[in-house]
Amino acid sequence: TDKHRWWKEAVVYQIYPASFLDSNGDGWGDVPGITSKLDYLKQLGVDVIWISPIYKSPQADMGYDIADYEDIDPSYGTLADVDNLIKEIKKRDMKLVMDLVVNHTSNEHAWFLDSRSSKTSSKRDWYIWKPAKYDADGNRQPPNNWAQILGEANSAWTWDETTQEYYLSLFTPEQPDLNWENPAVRAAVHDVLRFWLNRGCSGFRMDVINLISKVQEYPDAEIAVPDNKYQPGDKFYANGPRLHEFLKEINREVLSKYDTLTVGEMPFVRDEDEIMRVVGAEAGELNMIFAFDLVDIDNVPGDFKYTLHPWNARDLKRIVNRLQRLMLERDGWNSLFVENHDQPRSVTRYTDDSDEWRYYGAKLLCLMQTTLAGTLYVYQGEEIGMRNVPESWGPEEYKDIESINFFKKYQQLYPNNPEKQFLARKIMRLKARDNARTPIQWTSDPPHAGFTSPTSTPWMRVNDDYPTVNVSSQLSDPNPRTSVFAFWQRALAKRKERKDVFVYGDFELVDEPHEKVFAYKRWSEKESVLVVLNFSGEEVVWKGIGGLRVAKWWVGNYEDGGLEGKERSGEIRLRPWEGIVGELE
Ligand code: TEU
Repeated sequence: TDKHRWWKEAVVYQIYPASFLDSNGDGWGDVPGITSKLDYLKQLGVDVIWISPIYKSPQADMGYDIADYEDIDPSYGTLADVDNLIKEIKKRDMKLVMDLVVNHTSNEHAWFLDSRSSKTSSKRDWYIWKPAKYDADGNRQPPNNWAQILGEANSAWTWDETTQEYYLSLFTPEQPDLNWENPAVRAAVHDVLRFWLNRGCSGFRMDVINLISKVQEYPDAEIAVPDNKYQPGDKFYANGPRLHEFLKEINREVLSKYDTLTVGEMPFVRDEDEIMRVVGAEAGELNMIFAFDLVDIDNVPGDFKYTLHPWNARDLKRIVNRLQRLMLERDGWNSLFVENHDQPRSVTRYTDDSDEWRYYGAKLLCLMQTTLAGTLYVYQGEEIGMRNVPESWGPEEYKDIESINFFKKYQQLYPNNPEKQFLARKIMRLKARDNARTPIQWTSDPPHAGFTSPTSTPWMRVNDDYPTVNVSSQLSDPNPRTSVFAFWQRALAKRKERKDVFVYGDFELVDEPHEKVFAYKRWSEKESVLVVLNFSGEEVVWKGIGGLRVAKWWVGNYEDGGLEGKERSGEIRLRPWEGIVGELE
């Protein structure tokens, strides 16, 4: 128990504020809307609330482009609203985690306006400026061939007319990268952390924090995607040379003086030693990271994200196993998540979101997440099994800059090609970040499901399935087959009650080679548990239980239970998407 920490046991709920709840009828969610739903979150079993960025922002990338770190965007409310939110959160014995986006700012941040004003500005080297290159024909070219992350058809460098130089903007031109080599930048970031900690927030989710140190030579990336002009440059900016120094400095200067939860978003990196250098118990860097393995499962490796790649339960097992073992054997800490505002909905992606199966799929994913080691993150709407947008939606319903850039690229690359246009739409419907960003469906009331007033226009269209998928019908649903919310509620309670085994316990795969069944053992000094999850839409007669003896089956995602005798004769008959958890003798 010397390893027990509140941030390991906490259930974190992520709020995407624009889409959570609109309290003032402008079609955009806001801080008072969040405050009004704290009791709902408490009822679910949430301990910590992480809110995606609500700072002042022109919203080029939905607030991940910050124009003032110490003020709230008027569309979300005021600083006073946030103070009130913090007060109400604390009253309910919960905590708030802010989203810290400090790899880049908005191009409208005062720092950048100053930096771009002239080559001799005192803030010039707060950002990354480079002169142009010229090709053999004398045409101006960016300093290297890196692709923009949210629009890979474009360069990661943006030309500035006034001062005739390029600046680095890895995500979009509206998000210039800060120059972390400059100690003044780092000191300014430390001040931002102190500002929010002193206001009562209890930690940070740190946006793409592993991109803050770039290889200073800014070399060209090798050609990985031949038909694209620009190339993925992550090798030169993900976990760069000074990352650990910068993270340790944040810890020494700020975090060590507070009791915080810190989770660093860490795309691109798979190397186990690199992960441990950040999250190892003695590392003095961050509590945990968001690793991308599971949410990249259907991307073509080495290619851009908007690709389709087949996968099966064995890939899922390999990924989960690797992270579970790594954390437990090497004394690090892990975060558990299958959704966030950048990912499609998990029922659609990992299971079957048809009317017939979606309940089982949502509950299966709940069983998996609530029985693994790590800090658990639930994304808004996941607790009621929200799904991807309908297939019938045209490209105009997609609001995300990444989706817009992707669709544009396909139109330019393949004009008048209906097949390719169809493929583009299919990829968007499966992969677009918009899938997670539709407004929360609070009720079955037309036309906007209680997200905003009926006479307002929501900033993004509400998913057509709101008459059947919504919070209010879930809250009053007595049917164990269809009540995803109640299932989550019980599972979270059970996880806390038995935290020794579920949060802190050891982990081992059972029947590793099986192609459909994901089974594992969790154990503590006091008890051991068997989890068996059928990650397929078919019935499976599972014989992998071997010599294990189940004393009592606790829970399953089928309404009839049907658990008694499940293991009799060393064979377990699992129905499609069935998951069961039992106590071992
Ligand atoms: O995302 C970083 C990131 O690398 C990916 O998750 C990204 O959203 C996409 O999948 C790349 O194809 C973070 C934020 O979560 C995201 O919303 C922001 O757009 C991005 O950083 C820039 O701040």
